[in-house]
Amino acid sequence: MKARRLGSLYGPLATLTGVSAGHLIAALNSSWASPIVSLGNRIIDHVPSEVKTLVIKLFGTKDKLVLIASILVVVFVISIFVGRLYMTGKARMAYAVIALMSLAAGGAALLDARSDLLSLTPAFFSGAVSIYALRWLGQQSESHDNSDVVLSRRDLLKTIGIIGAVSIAATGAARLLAQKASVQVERIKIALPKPLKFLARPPLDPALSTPGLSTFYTSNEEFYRIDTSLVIPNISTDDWTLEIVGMVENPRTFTYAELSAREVFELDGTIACVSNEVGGDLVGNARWLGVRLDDLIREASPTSEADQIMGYSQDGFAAGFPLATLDGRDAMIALGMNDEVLPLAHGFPARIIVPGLYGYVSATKWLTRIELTRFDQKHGYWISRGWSERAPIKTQSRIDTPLNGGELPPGTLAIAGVAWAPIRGISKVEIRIDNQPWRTATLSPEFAKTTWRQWWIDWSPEEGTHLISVRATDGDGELQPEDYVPVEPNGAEGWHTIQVQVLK
Ligand SMILES: Nc1nc2c(c(=O)[nH]1)N[C@H]1C(S)=C(S)[C@@H](COP(=O)(O)O)O[C@H]1N2
Ligand SMILES: [Mo]
Repeated sequence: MKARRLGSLYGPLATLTGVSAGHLIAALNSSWASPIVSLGNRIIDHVPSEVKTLVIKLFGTKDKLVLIASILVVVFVISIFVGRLYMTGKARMAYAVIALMSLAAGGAALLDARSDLLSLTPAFFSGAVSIYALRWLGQQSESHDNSDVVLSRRDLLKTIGIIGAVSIAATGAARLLAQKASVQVERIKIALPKPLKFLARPPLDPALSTPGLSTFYTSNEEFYRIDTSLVIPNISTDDWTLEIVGMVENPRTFTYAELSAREVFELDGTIACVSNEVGGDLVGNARWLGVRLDDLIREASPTSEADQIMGYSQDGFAAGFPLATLDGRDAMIALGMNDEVLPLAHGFPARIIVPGLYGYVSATKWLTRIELTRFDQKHGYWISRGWSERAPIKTQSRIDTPLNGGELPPGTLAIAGVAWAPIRGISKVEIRIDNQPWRTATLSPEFAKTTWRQWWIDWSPEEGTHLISVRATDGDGELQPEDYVPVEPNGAEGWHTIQVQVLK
């Protein structure tokens, strides 16, 4: 094979080895991140919000996978170039490019809120292993006709190096797996505290008799997931505390045991992402179990200057909302979701849930600190990225069935979906087919103004193409606006409209 060809193979192989080594060594210390993850995190932090919106629109909750894949593709392309340089006698330049990549990853790691100089280790290690692997591969293709059995000093060093790297990597891999497994096991063993009184259960779910309609409760597995974390934080309750600090007279710290020993209550609540498009699925309804947030804040006694409650997560994310939002509504620090201990992906051990506010200004997952502060002093994660500081959930309604673009058999069928406007509630949902007058849909009973309501209507269509629109009226009698408004800066508006084809 030509040297250049070989180089295109060796380069990616060498970087792959280096990247994996960095990934594994990152597991040795919980505040280190894999070089690719560090890069990804900085990209997420700095990506313009139009791009974020576009990526979510295109890839939905697969956005992180797409990001990681894109970084890997870029690294792959660069390493082809590196391999070619190396194999065509420009070894120094090849090393320099690898060093630059490590530097970029190291810089990204250093910019992490929780980092120190040692967090450069994974990037540095990645670079060193890549160079080592490249040299090794290069040597393999040199002519090997001298069957020299004596171990030279160089070979000895090489052997020590390989054994060293492999054992460090193996330890890293073992730790990574053990850490993840132990938090999973720990979570399964936790018994949720019991509320003084359990909320009533809604009777038969209309979704049972209407295929395609969302169930009243969204299961934890199906619940949408949106966050800036490339790797779900694995937090053991042993190392976890919740601090309530800032403009308060009595700063407090709670362990997991102390928090769960408090009185807990249940809340049926729909949460939504501000990036949810008209008709989108970044919304879900769950039965949450948690501790009253207003009690905790009252006990901490905010000073008169405080006007914002900021929740910080273990990974540096922050979301803030007005202190005045705590107007008696059932805001909580949630420990449970749908009768289970909070899943890792949804914020274990604890997160904030505030009925009526979009997630990005309120629903901090992996919560470790609550700070009482002022809007003119501190901003949550998304605020400097162009999103509104105050963001109540807008009234939205969605057609779940039939599907947009669907081809339907003749006969009677149900048009059905969900509508939500926490905490105002939903008072009416109407459907319009083509240019006919609006028809009022049947609504599922209202259990709480904090949840969505399912709705449905029977339809016996004629053959042909039909347009179906939905609109909701909230509990204050306010009709959902018709004109389309994009998700940025504070949530989409508009009537969800679909087109279907009814067959003969
Ligand atoms: N730590 C952390 N918490 C977070 C976020 C995040 O990026 N990091 N994203 C918020 C956003 S934008 C939303 S919409 C909700 C989504 O919660 P879910 O993933 O449990 O559905 O979490 C909020 N809490
Ligand atoms: Mo969100």
